[in-house]
Amino acid sequence: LRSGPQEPPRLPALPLIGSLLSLRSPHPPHVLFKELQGKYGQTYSLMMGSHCVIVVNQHAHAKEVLLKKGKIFAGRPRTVTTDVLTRDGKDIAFGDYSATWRFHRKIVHGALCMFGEGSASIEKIICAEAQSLCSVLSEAAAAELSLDLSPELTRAVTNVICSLCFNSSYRKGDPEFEAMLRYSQGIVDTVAKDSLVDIFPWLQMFPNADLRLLKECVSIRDKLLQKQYEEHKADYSDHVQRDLLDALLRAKRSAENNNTAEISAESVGLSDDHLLMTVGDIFGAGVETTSTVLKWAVTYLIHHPQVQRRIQEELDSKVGVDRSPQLSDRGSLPYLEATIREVLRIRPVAPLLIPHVALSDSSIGDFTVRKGSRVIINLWSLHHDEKEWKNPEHFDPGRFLDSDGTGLIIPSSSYLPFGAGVRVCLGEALAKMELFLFLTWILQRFTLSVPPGHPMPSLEGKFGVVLQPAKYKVNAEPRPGWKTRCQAC
Ligand code: HEM
Ligand code: PLO
Repeated sequence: LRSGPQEPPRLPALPLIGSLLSLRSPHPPHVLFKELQGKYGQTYSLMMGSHCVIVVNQHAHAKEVLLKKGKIFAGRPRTVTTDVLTRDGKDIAFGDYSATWRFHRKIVHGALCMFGEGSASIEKIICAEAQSLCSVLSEAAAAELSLDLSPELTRAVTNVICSLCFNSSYRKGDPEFEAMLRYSQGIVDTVAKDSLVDIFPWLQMFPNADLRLLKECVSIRDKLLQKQYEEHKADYSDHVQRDLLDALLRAKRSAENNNTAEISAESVGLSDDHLLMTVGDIFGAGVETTSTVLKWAVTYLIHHPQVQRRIQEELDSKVGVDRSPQLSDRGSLPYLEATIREVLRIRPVAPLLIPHVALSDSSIGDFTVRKGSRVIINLWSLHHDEKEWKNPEHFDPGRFLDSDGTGLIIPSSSYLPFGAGVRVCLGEALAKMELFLFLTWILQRFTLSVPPGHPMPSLEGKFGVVLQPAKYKVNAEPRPGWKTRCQAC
């Protein structure tokens, strides 16, 4: 017998502080939210200060929120920290559902498609960065040095997104790049992770170290963005579109030229602030997500040398050593693709996605949901659901292959690394090209391991707006035939 409409089970809540007492835990929030299912069921609610938050831990409900009722749940909450980062939500990722948001998504989507899979230029940009990354690894190997790969991978990924956004790039040791690494880490550590100021906005009245750090980092980032913006405005031409910023400027100019009472550049959301925040989003998302996945991939490959070997065997037989891998090899390297899928499953970049908000009264399964409720999709629970994945903490790319071991499959519907629906990731295609090319180039040429005597890197992530692996040193040993070979050839 089905009962009528009912509220989801609720964690205990006190006035003002909400459910904070039940949320004290040594574990990061995605792990705690998974554990709480045992007591409250797969979908439950809690109070963050005065806000009702519904936590979804299973794929059927997640798909109802993201796909079936995607438009109803397409809102984003306003929080103190994301308002600091995005000048009150004037970006895509943290901006609420609106005509402006739709318009900016469309411009970015168009600009990314222009560079997209069809055209050769994005592939060339990524391969040029892969080549320079491999040269750094080979210099370190020649000098018998082990290396923290994190800044090298980040610079490679940053340069790809710099080309797409600003038609520029950074050289090794560039002080602006070093500054970017620092401010971006500061932002990742402090923004949008349900810190206390986001739960209790009145706390911003008091000295708060995290908020101060965030404001400092955002101000450094904004100066950098502003500089690019001024330079682009100075040599903008309607006839050439060099990058995403030009695409945004073109939309702004065309709105300004059609300036009527109803459609001004301001009213359709093409103010300077909106343009800067959108390009800041793509730059930030473009850097932090893909570099984090590459770091997780390297970490798991070091833990599982047999997986690394099998990818290298696949590369040797399908690509060989006489040429570098290219995007057209994607169809013939299923084991590598399966490995990338498994990395995205076991360590999702955004384990709680970005919170969604119900824009009207609605329901999830049999539960009623009031307008304004926040909805957290716990991707960690979906990707570690014991009913869907055998031994979910075990790293096994083979799950994504058919019984012959040659065809790619998605064995469970409980898998959404890029989200889904109206708010699905805008950079999925770009990220997949980068992951494929960087990993194939590296593994064709090098075998990765920890230096002798060093412990294995930790598999426990550090929770922030993205889930990051810890730092550690890597030995990149040139594979037979690559020791004496010039990496630039
Ligand atoms: C949103 C994952 C790379 C741009 C998201 C979301 C996830 C995600 C889970 C949130 C969806 C939601 O809230 O429902 C990933 C992963 C990546 C990646 C796993 C790398 C492997 C990128 C790249 C870009 C990008 C390279 C930029 C070119 C965005 C933007 C949003 C987003 C702008 C916000 C969309 C919106 O709110 O409308 N991504 N992402 N992402 N991603 Fe990605
Ligand atoms: C990363 C730090 C940057 O300095 C600013 C920035 C902008 C966009 C954010 C990104 C950060 C983190 C990852 C986010 C992205 C938008 C979409 C993406 C949240 C904070 C994901 C994974 O959802």
